[in-house]
Amino acid sequence: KSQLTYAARASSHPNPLARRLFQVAEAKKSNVTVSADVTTTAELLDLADRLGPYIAVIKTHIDILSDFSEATITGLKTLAEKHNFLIFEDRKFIDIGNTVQKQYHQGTLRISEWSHIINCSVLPGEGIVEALAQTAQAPDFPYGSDRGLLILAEMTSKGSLATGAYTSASVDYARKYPSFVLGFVATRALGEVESEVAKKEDEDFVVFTTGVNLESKGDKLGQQYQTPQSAIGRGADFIIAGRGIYTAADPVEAAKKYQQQGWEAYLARVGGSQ
Ligand code: UP6
Repeated sequence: KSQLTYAARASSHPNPLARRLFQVAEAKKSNVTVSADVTTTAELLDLADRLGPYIAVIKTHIDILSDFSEATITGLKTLAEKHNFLIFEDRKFIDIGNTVQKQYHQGTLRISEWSHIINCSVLPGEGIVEALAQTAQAPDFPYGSDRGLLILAEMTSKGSLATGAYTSASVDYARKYPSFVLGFVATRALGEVESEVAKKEDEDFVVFTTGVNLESKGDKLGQQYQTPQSAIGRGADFIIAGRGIYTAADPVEAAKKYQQQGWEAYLARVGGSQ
């Protein structure tokens, strides 16, 4: 796990989107990603506007909206600018290269147009990372270096099979495509995981950790939670909280609480040096 400050990582990271991510965290003193798993555009945009000041990233599941339209895209983009947060569509691409290219850059949801960060599973093998990188790094791709990929290296659900060789392969592919892969969705830093690809000295993958909740240990469908302190102690750079925030009696107060606790845990990890 990184002992460096977000400011230090923002100034030294080779990937422009990773730099921007760390700059946002530093500027807003927030490492919170809210998982805005609501099912209408009005609710999504309302949450994004109210929680915007306290978060670094909004994570969407755009395919759970019952009324996705141009207004969803315009609204999200406008609020991302207004509040200086990035957008992460949690689509979890998992198919052959030819299919994920179309799911990402074409189709109804037009994910490439509005989502800075996407993620994929490496179950299909290295080709999925290669395919998404190829699309996002094509000379005629309009969003250039403003797009990046997280590899879903572990999962928080009970009995997850995203372990062992799967997690190792996630690290291998991240190291092979460092100009597009920002890092991982994982429950811990993965720098020490066994990998076939040698670790570069200045490697600095970003870790997003889902399953963060202050009130609950899990749900009835196998979700398993940890606290912001625990996640950040294990190496999370960004904590992702969904129901812990958006189903709270007061989501704004909840977001502030996760922001404060996430930031204190980060300061403790980097030695309280700022
Ligand atoms: N998510 C997980 N675990 C994973 C990967 N992704 O929970 O291993 C996603 C879920 C949901 C969010 O799809 O959007 O993170 C967690 O929401 P919650 O905080 O309400 O449980």
